[in-house]
Amino acid sequence: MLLKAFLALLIVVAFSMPGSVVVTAQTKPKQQQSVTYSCPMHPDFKSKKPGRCPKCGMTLRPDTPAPTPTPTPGESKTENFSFSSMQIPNVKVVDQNGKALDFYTDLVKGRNVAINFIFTTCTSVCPVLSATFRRVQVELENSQSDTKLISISVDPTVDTPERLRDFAEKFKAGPGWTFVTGDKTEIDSLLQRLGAGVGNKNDHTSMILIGNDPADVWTRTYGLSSPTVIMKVITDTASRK
Ligand SMILES: [Cu+2]
Repeated sequence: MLLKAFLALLIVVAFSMPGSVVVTAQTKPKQQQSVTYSCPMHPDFKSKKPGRCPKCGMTLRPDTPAPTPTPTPGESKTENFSFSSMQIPNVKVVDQNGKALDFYTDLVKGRNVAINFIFTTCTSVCPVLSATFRRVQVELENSQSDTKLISISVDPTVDTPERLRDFAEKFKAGPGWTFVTGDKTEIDSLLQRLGAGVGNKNDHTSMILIGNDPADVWTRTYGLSSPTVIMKVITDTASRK
């Protein structure tokens, strides 16, 4: 009994000593679980609890401890984002015409590209992302830019090439805009490597990954920005040497 009391006292003393700072410091990260949740479509909306966005109904995503800064419209900052063509896997994919392609060598290598992430049955962000991409394509055509557009399905099991073709027609996609699907394992690894991997397709990113492969310059911009803003980022990236 006395021994127990003594031990208890010893512990109390030990913890109140300056040396116990180390212990406190180690346990601290666990106490900092003030995770906030935000909507992929409305990043301004923040919540302390998981749930759905009151504006669009999308599943809220937990903000990571070091949240990826949302690029400010009009800005094409690259310093916070390091990505290299080396990270792009040469996985087997299929386009909207059922043509088998090697993702890197057939779609990215030696080109300027803008990549977004969609799925054909999406009723929230994807129609907007796709309509915006079409408007960007028209501007690219008008400015005689050689930048190619790529839309990768985040739901490859459902999004067959036929479905992608219908979707492409719906958004009046012209030549130079490739829709990509394929084997789920391959597409999942592709999405992962492009920093667009998600467990739930409804949580997919609304970012556009923009790259100049010959110069190995990559940046990202918000896919719901205006076509003018997106065009500026594309043009800036394509002009890099
Ligand atoms: Cu979507």
